[in-house]
Amino acid sequence: MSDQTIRTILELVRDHHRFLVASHESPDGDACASTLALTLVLRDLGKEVVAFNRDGAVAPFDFLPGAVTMINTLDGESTFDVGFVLDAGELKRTGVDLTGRCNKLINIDHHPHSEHFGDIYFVDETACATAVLIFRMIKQAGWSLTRDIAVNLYTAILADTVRSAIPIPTGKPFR
Ligand SMILES: [Mn+2]
Repeated sequence: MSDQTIRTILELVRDHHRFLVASHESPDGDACASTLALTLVLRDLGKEVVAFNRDGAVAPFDFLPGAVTMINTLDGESTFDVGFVLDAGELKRTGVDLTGRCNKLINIDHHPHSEHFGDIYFVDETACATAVLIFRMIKQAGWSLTRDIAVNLYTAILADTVRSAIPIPTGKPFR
């Protein structure tokens, strides 16, 4: 099922240009670094990408590759072809109203009972971090995994497995 969901997401990426990548406010390592990983992936593909978090890339995650490009306010008129909301559990946890900003909204998450928002729902409760789902997309698409992307994915997985609010001992990060 998730292979097909990923295929649908990859088609949306292929066919569109302007993207938003967002996560929940007060971001933890998975929220922040997954946002940056996907942002860098899309930029490497030549896309125009806004990385957004209402609280920005806060310490200790401000060292992460791409962190300096993350913004914490959205221009009132900014709209996007596709918006990714990562690791959020609920849409309102982004801390902003995304209604009408994104033609397509994609929910990528691993929280149990993640809210059913968005046009595409890519949620796997067995994943130990949202970053694992980003990695699956990269792998299935055959996109290149640069050092900067890998640093973000690794940080995200470490953050959610070492100091996890969602203990899922059977999750296999790089399956
Ligand atoms: Mn997470």
